[in-house]
Amino acid sequence: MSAEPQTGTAPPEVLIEKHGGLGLITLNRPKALNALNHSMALTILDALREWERDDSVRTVAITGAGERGLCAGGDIVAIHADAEQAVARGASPYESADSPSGRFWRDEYVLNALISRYPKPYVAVMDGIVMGGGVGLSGHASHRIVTERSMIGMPETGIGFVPDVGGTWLLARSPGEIGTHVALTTARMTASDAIAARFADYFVPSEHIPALLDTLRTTDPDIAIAKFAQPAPASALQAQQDWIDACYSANTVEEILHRLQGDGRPEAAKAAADVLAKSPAALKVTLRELRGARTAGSLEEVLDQEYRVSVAALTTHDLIEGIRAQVIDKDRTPRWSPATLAEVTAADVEAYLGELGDRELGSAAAKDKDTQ
Ligand code: QUE
Repeated sequence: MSAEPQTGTAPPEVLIEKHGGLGLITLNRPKALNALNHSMALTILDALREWERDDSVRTVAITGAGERGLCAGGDIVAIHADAEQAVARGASPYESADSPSGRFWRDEYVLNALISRYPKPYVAVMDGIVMGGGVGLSGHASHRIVTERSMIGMPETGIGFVPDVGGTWLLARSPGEIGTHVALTTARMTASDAIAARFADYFVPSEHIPALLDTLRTTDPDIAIAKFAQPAPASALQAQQDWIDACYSANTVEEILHRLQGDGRPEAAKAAADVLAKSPAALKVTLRELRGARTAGSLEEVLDQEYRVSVAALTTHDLIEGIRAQVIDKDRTPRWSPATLAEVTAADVEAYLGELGDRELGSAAAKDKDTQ
């Protein structure tokens, strides 16, 4: 099952350790901000499946090596290479589902679903930066810890992509329109914001994280967390919910922008400028996905839909251009195509949504069979 065997003396990219009753997963690519690749996802899947059956493991926790955070997202440079190949070849979404990125996402989303249904407590330490794929490893956990260093977000529309890893499920379940704001602007959430947005549960000052992990070796997680948790400070995001709900409840991205620009508050004007910098096509697909995720019956159903959109995005100009501008060249001036919201047609949006035949993710169908 392993995608790439570890070679030479390179340190393992994920550390898997048992300490007493705690199964500890440490993402260990600190120079890449612990960005998740395929072999890391497979290593975590294997450990979780083993610990499901191991009675000596009572609690699982996930944390990140280094000072900067849990996880910046996915292995975006590999995704860029696959998208370039797909566009050069004129590949269809169906063909792209069998690319390395398509196969990575398949296992990553299976992992996201397993985390959400894990039969043991799964404690996510969301210290520092937690974006994109990092939210998939933490946001579906039973116990989600944030610290004063937390910076949490779904940055995908800024690279011509669409929130994935169950992100649209979480965003659609944030109060009011807060999730729509976070997705369309890629706003970063503090610990308090993340708790208000229902992306996290407990505030623990970062200085207590090592002691918390030690305590989890021997102690029920609810009791261990209660020893170190403090009330979170007030959330600036929650304080803005009035205008956020009024503006983002519109049915189209154009109307949302119109309301943000007409609101008069500087925060709304800033949000409008943030939205205008994102991929127009990605914005329209994202809004559609968020509305659909609200009425979905399960995380698995949403993951199936996100998988269709993700592999379709691999065949687009905007994903290549967005990763180039934000992550590779870092000029931060992507040239989107279509360049404006008005130029994104209904057909452009539909092109992201097609079913994938025998390459569907199929996690909702598998879950229904499971529970019959
Ligand atoms: C949007 C993303 C990602 C991003 C920037 C975005 C993403 C990701 C990284 C990343 C990871 C490791 C690094 C790094 C950037 O950036 O998914 O510099 O070392 O992994 O705007 O989705």
